[in-house]
Amino acid sequence: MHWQTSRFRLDLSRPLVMGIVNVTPDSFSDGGRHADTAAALRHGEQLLKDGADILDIGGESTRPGSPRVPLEVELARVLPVVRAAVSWGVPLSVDTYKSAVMQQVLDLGADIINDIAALREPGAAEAVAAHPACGVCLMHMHRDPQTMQVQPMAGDVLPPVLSFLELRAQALQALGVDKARIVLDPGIGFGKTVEQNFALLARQGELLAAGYPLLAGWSRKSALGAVTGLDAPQRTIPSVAAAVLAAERGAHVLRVHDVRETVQALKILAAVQAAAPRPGPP
Ligand code: 7PM
Repeated sequence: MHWQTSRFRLDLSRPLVMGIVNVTPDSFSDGGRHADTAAALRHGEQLLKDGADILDIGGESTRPGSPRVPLEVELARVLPVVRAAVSWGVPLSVDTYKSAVMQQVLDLGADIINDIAALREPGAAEAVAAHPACGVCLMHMHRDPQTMQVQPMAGDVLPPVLSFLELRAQALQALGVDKARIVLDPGIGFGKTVEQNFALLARQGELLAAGYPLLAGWSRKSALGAVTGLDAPQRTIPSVAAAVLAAERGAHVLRVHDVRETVQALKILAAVQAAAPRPGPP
């Protein structure tokens, strides 16, 4: 299996690690300050040294209940980082739901659009479809970042998540986007209860049966805090455990903060898989 992106056709025969690069402003700045750009670029370089396969650049926090970031602010944060990082020759993803951001980062040469809203904002699907080859990650989110945890999903989480993602993927293909460009993501933590999040991992095979590559974003999520009692900065080990379990259950891309630790742990999974007897000719 492969993931077609703007400049790279990514081999998904082993799980890829997508390192998170948040372009967040220092204290009172609105972002776009040279220092914020430089800090994000330094962080991205470190993640590549740590073994990241893809960098995911984001300029808006989607923390439950967080205010929306105006378009100009998000552009000021993200564009300078993308402009510099495209020259590194590594797959670059941009975490945004705004069509104007998508358009501009694709013009700069970004490889992947990672959208927590699955291209539901006006013009977003068209912006992706207008590009000849960019990759796209479609994520399931219940309601929106402001309201998703106020009233989480009810009942069996699998059918609504699966049908939503399949519908979004079909809508995109109807606009002319090749299936090979599309990756799906159940959206861990986005409007689900703790139990529903873990059901999405336990039953990940049912998501994979849709026939698309899967991205799993467990890194530092609150479901891990609910089980361990740890605050977000202390959730590295639970995050690595969840990433390895997701990979073992067939996830193709792992979106993580702690790249070095995740890459180390995935080497053990690879060793186990290499040692497993393969079904062969009788
Ligand atoms: C605050 C709370 C800040 C939560 C950021 C977040 C995902 C994503 C995010 C995911 C994909 C985070 C989230 N999560 N994109 N963007 N999948 N595809 O924990 O799970 O990074 S933002």
